[in-house]
Amino acid sequence: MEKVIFNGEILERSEAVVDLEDRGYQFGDGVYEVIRVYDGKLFTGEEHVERLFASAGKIKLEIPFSREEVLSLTRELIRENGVKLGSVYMQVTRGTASRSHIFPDPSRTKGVFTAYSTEVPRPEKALENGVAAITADDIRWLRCDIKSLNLLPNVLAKQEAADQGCYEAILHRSGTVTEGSSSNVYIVKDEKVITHPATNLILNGITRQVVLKLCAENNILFAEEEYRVEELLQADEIFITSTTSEIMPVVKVDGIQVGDGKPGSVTRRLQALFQEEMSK
Ligand code: PSZ
Repeated sequence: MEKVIFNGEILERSEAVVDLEDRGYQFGDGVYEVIRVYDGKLFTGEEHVERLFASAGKIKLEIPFSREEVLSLTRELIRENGVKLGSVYMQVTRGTASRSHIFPDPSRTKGVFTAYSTEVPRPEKALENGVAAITADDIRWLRCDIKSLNLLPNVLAKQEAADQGCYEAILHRSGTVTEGSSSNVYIVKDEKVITHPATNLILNGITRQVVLKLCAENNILFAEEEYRVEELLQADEIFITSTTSEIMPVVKVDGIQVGDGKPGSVTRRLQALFQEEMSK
């Protein structure tokens, strides 16, 4: 039977009930995380939980558990569900209260923390061959650094990509590439990795932070700088990163081949370094 976390407890999934007036359901008033599980262990679990608390802080949402409680409950969840290769989805909403935009009284309404685990294979074929992407207008709000439940623009962009047979939508604000609908985006030009700086306009991906650390430790040139769609289309290599997609080569954008149309050498090197990192 599948277990889930509902507030401080591990329950059967069928026993966990969320109220119709949960603010996450009504307003998207909450934050979330997805954490990878490799070999039955959380990968960068502390970093994800830290970001969950940071996102919550930015929307003035108090999580009714400590970081340590969240981590230990999550470890218990994957142990009980026997997850070896998968992920954990967790979210916290501002709780249940009669519908009003204004925050509920925190002395009467507590945040609702839920989590579940799933088996998720590594996208091996795509990692080997690369994927296609489209470009799309970034129509999101100005606090993309918050991992908020409000994902409508991301959902619409991803669907547009899927409708065109593509894996991801690469977003830009007036021609400046920000990130993907659910990933960070990098170009490689003359052996140098370039990605948008971690401002309010992107989510500072945990995978992004691992990639930049791997660059620094292995003498791979990198810069956190803005770049334009024209530079994206002229890049030697493009890759995207996320918890599930890892380091994913992009070999086609808007129908145009990237470089020689195969995953590039810098991307390959980073993939190999990442694989070492995840098996540590
Ligand atoms: O399962 C999936 O498809 C996942 S799991 C995490 C993501 C997708 N994406 C996270 C994400 C994001 O939603 C946006 C807008 N930007 C960047 C990222 C990458 O963040 P990390 O590396 O922390 O997963």
